[in-house]
Amino acid sequence: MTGSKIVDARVIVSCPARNFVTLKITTADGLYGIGDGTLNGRELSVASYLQDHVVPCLMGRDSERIEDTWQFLYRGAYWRRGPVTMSAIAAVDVALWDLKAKRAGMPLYQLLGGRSREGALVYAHANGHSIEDLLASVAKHLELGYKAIRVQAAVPGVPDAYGVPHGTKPYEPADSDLPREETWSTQRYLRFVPQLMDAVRARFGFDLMLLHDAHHRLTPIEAAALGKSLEPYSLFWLEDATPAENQDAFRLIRQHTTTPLAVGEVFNSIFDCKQLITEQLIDYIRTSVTHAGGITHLRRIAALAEIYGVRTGSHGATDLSPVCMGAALHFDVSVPNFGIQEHMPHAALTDEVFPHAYTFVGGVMDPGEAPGHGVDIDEKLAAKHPYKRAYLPVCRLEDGTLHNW
Ligand code: KDG
Ligand code: MG
Repeated sequence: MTGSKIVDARVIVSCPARNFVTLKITTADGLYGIGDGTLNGRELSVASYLQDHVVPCLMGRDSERIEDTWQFLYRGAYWRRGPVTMSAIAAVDVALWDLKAKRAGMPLYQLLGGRSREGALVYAHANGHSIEDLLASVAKHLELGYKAIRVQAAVPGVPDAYGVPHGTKPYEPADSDLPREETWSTQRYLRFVPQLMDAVRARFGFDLMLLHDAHHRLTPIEAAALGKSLEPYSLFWLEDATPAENQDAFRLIRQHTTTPLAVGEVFNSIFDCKQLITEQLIDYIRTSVTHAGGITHLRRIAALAEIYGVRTGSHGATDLSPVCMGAALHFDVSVPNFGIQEHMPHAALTDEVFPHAYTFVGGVMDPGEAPGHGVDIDEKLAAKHPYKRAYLPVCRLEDGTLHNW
C-alpha cells in the first residue's frame, strides 16, 4: 500500500458564482482525488464534519480500500445517515474512486463495469415569468439540442413561484443572505399547470420529453389530482409531488394516476426510498452522488431499483458541483437502469474553477475519457472567491402556515 497511503486531505470552501465544498485527498505517491460535499445552504456544516471529524481518520489509511472506508465512516460513527454526514462521506468516496481510477489509468466508468450506453440523456430547465416567456425558453433549449426539458412558469397571482428566476438573473434558488419568505397558493397552481402543459404541447408537439417539478408543495390527494390532470400531456415525469418522509403517501398518488413519478433529490440513504422502490410507487429515483453517500451508496440504491423496474434520474442542479456532475456521468453511462440526468449548466466562473472532461452534444452528456472522474479544481482561482452565506427560500401558504403538506 505504500504509494496509495493517504497523506493529506484538504477541505476547500469557495464561492465561484455559488458556494461549493470540495475535498482533495492526496496519496504518498503524489496522486490526488477530488470529491464534492456541497449541501446547499448548509455548506459549512459539511466542511466542519469533514475537517473536524473525518480528515483525522483518513490519515495513513489505504486509499484503495473504498468499501471499507465507506463502512468505517458510515457504521463507525454510530450516528448514521442525515444529509450532512452523507454528503461528507460522499466527498471522501468520490475522491477515492477518482484516485483509484487515476491509479488504474482508466476513466471511472470502466471500474464501474464499463459503458452500458454511449452517453447520458439529460434534461434542461426552461423557466418563464409567463407562458409566452416559458415557450421562448423551451424553443431556446430545443435549439441547443435538448430532447428533454423541465418546464416551470410563474403562477398568475402567486408572487414567487419556486423554480422561476427573479428578474433577469439566471435561476438560483439560494439567493439571499437570510431566508426569503415566499407565499404560495396551491389552488392557483393546480389550475395553472395543465394550462401551461397544454400550451407547450400545442406549440411543440409530443416528441419532446416534458418534465415538471412540484417542489414538495402538495398533499397526497392534491398530488394525485395534479397527476391525473396532467395525463393528457404525457409527461416524462412529475417530480417531488409531495415530501416523501411519509413514503406511504405515494401509494395514494399512485392509485389515482398513470403520470410517471420521480422523487428523491433530498434523500440521503437507501432507507429513504426502500418502500418507494420495493412497492413500485415511483418510476425514477432522484438521489445524487453527493447527497446520497457517493458512488458506493448510489450504486446500492440503483441495484435495488433495478430489481423493481425503477430507473435513475439524478439531481443535477447547480448546487451540486462539477465534481458531482463528472462522477454522476460515469455512474449514468455504466448503470443498467439509468433513466435521465438533470443538467443545469454551471456559471462560466464555476466551470473555470472546475475544469472538466465532460461534454454536452445533442441532448446527451458524456463523461469523457480522462483517467478518474475527469474533474479538477483550480485552487488558486477558487481562493479568490471566498464563501458567501446564502439560503434557500422558505415557503408559506397564504394563511401563513409553513407545514401543511
Ligand atoms: O438545493 C436545492 C436545489 O437543488 C433544488 O431547488 C433544485 O428542485 C431542484 C431540482 O430539481 O433541480
Ligand atoms: Mg427538484
